[in-house]
Amino acid sequence: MSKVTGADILCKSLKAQGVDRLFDLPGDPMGPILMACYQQGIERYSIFRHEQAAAMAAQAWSYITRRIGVALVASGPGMTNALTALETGRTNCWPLLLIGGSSELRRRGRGDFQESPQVEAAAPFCKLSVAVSDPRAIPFLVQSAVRTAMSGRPGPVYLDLPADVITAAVDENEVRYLPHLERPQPMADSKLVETALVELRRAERPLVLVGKGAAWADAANEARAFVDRFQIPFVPSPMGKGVIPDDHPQCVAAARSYALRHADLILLVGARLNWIFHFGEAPRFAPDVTVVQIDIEPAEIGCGAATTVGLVGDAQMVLRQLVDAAGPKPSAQSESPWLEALAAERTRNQTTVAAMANSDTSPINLYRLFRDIHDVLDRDATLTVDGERTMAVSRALAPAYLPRHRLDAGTSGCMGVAVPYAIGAQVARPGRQVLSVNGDWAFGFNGMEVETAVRHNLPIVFLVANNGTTGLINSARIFSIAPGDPFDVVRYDRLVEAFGGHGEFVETAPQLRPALERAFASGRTALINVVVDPTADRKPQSFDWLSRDSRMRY
Ligand SMILES: Cc1ncc(C[n+]2csc(CCOP(=O)(O)OP(=O)(O)O)c2C)c(N)n1
Repeated sequence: MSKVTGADILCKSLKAQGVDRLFDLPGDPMGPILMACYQQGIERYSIFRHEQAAAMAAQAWSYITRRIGVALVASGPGMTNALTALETGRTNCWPLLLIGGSSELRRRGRGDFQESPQVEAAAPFCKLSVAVSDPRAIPFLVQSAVRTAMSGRPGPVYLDLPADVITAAVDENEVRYLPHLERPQPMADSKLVETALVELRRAERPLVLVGKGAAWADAANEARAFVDRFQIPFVPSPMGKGVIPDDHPQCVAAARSYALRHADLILLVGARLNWIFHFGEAPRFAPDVTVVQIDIEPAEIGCGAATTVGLVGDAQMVLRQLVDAAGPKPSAQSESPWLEALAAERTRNQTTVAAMANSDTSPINLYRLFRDIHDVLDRDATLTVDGERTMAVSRALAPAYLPRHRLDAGTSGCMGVAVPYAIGAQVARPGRQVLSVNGDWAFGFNGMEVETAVRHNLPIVFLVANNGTTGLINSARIFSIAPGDPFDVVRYDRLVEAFGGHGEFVETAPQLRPALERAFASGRTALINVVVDPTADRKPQSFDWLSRDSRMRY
């Protein structure tokens, strides 16, 4: 009888679940798994410089492709280095299968090499955290992990593979591989769909809030059909941007504060009333606002808001239900004073930032930076963004036209994501532009992964918005920087050159656009180091961060 090892069974099980590539930083005891990947034809984006980055690249790939992203890491510190990626997956509701090697079962408790409480460490961040104790259980546990990560509200899962399970050999006929199952797309209760329609028709100032749940559900066509049919304005969340293109006439992102404050009904489509949407509370929202929610997670209904109608289901399906149930009659909203007021506010805000966006002053300000970026990006480019002010300005100034094409820290607020997310994005979208814009401090977290990108010939353009500080509050209070003060400029462009990529150093505003064009034309991994005015900030905001004084503002 022929024998198979735990490593063989793992890779065959991954193949059976449709996995054809993974992201890794291996070490003991993963060697046999790498060999089995090779035999199974599983492509590896290998040897990242930090496990956090490998796992973040895998989760960005997963979110973009809507397939399970897999990261492979070594035992002990290798696995614990990936914990932050489990956290970003948890808070952003992105799937990820993290597979960690671990110490031998037979030596547990005796101080084995890199012995660590890995399953326990992963558990609070994961939908499932489980150790394999017998190779024959691997197919079920892999299928179960994939189903759990991908179904309902997606999220990370952790599979722990002890060294002696990886090498153990069992009879092949004792192993039963399980098929990949499609993600269920549940529909909402049709009676509640009718109730939601009554509320939508009754509202005088309705507003749709589009979240990344709608992007994950691939609800672009349905969301667009919905806002067209109902003529309701919408505001996307930072990563809900692009589900409906930002240049759609009903997009009122540029009048966000006004829209939130004056809406008498909000329809949440795969969006949550967490800090991103100010908990749904006054003064950012009207105190008596009616809330209609579409969410795949039943426990989200009513979370933080007195929800009037909760539609539990897949955003794509439920939006279709609403449009179908509404019938062909055009809505009365098309010429409403609400839309006119929003359009006027949008124009006012756009005029306020236009002066900054068109400024030739050097060092460049962030509004001008994103204006030039917008001018060179294709409509189907993927943008990943990181930093405090850099990310905040990008949310207003960098439009998105397609779902899952704009990735940033999102709900997690985690700095360091934009470099690995760009790697995941370029692997997912070969041949298409990927630009990763990073505050200089944020870049430092995973900046070494530029080498990983060069090594894998990924033509990502990284941009460092280099103001030499960690943010305006810090620059003023800690570094005592005043307008016009010089600061030490770190030459990040030389880093990419040292790795064999294309570097650009930009000191004046007019230099930026040609540098961007050269970087994309190079066809190589590139890094543009842009000196940014350290005192440049967002335009004055109507509300302090989290509507509260005395907080750091990122
Ligand atoms: C992992 C992590 N560590 C620390 C922070 C706290 N933090 C928020 S913004 C920031 C500095 C960002 O500086 P930079 O990237 O230069 O941003 P910008 O110049 O765009 O404001 C830090 C350290 C965080 N959000 N995430």
